[in-house]
Amino acid sequence: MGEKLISAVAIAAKTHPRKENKSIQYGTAGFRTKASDLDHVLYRMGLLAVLRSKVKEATIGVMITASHNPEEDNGVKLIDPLGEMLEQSWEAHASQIANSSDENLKGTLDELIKTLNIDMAKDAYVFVGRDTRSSSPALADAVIEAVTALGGLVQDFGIVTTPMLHYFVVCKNTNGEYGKPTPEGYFFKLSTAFKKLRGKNTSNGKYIPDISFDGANGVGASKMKELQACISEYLNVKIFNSGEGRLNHQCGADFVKVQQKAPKGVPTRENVRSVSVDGDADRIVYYYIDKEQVFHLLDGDRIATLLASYFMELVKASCLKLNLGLVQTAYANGSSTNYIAKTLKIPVACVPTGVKHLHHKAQEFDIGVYFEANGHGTVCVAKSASEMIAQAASDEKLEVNQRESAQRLQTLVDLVNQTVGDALSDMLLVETVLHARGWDIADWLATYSDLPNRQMKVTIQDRRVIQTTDAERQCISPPGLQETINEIVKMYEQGRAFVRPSGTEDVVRVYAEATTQSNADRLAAEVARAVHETAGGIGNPPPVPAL
Ligand code: G16
Repeated sequence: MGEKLISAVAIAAKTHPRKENKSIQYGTAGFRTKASDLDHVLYRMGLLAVLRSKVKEATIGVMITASHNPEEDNGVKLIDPLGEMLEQSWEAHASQIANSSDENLKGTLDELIKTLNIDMAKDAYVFVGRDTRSSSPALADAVIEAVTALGGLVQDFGIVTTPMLHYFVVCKNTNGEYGKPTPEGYFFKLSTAFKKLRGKNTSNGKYIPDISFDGANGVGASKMKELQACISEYLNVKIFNSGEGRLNHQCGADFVKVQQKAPKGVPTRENVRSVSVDGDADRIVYYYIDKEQVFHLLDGDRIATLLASYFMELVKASCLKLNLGLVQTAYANGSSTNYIAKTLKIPVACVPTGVKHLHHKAQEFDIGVYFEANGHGTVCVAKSASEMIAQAASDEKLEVNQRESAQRLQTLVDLVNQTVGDALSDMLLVETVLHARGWDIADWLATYSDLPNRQMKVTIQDRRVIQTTDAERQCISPPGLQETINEIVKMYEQGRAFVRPSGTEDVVRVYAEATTQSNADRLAAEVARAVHETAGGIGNPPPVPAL
């Protein structure tokens, strides 16, 4: 085995050398930077995946994607055996291996193997998937070469969405209990549950089974086509931005959420539900244009409240004693948090950005709904809760209504990709709830009113100087910045703002909300300017709109 390690490290230096001394860190969702800087990182992540597989004695996933970032970026997300993001303690190992010089790589790996007491004689299995970026095939080859060099077995799924790869990993590691680890198995599971929940009626009340789908010119479009083939009699999905333009360019979930406007490439159809997914189809947002041509966004907060309230309704109707909770981040609109706590009366928690944080918090509930405002989220159902639901669904002693609600809940759980946020599964869940309630999209929007908000990016010399606490709501470095933000926020009615370094782009993100859009815009700009001034901004300070 020692020989395999020696030759794998020799290949690293010869074929996948670390060209420059640029340091790279495991961020919000893995490594992410210019694709041209990633070859050695991806090869080394192939090696790391083999080590992780040996430790966990399970299949590990490696997804090559930079998700919402521009086409020229790329990245890698590592998937743990139960579909979670890579365990946090291993993020440090990943960074250490990625940043090791070619000469020190063998020593770094030896040290890790020794410290973690890894039995190198164990088998290793790695699933690999990639998005549609032109840089992705070569990076996937680098991963495959590394896994093979260390004696691991690879299954290459080619172009898939990130949540599909998470699903395959879980199916494999639970011996098919969660479904079949194939694209067909994935589409079969989602479409079967969806059709069962919808029954024969495709329309209901104000609900019309018609939707426009923005695929962000990425993998979401082609996978939606495959899903559409299974459900076409139940839902009419018109697909746009399916690869004819640049990935994520003026389209996709991130563009729509941040710019608060409809994407290019999707014809306006008044009052028709539209969705945008991101570059690897793990996020989704809804929106529509009303008769007055006004754009309305229904983001992750809206999806969370819709799903949580429906799960709650079914839990109550089936008389099950299950605790349900909702997890958000600081980006959640203040109105959504109020609505969840005061109207829905559901416990709500706030954690730092990154699905890895939300997922773990959601697992503390029997049914944990988690969503970032950017549309990234899912529902986690504890094993014990699933068993209780299954038991109630087949309990002849229960009243018919109770039993039928439990049956519906059971099928709804089947429609969820519990492993991670999944744009396709989330879309079918939303469609199911709207259909069940006979709602059009305006009914959904009417549940509460969002506070106007604005997001901005500030480029500074080193974004690591910004440090935060309290689920990123308070800034503790550089000194004085939080006090300045507090002073600015005080000037705005219901004002709220925070800043944090992005973990996927080289920028500092600014979020602000207030009672009017012009106030939210101005608050964001004032805070962005404070960041620029105190934290080493590059270029001109952001302009602050006049009062
Ligand atoms: C990733 C993470 C998300 C996070 C987003 C932005 O999404 O999975 O949890 O919200 O990055 O993170 P940041 O603000 O740190 O740049 P994706 O869809 O790009 O993989």
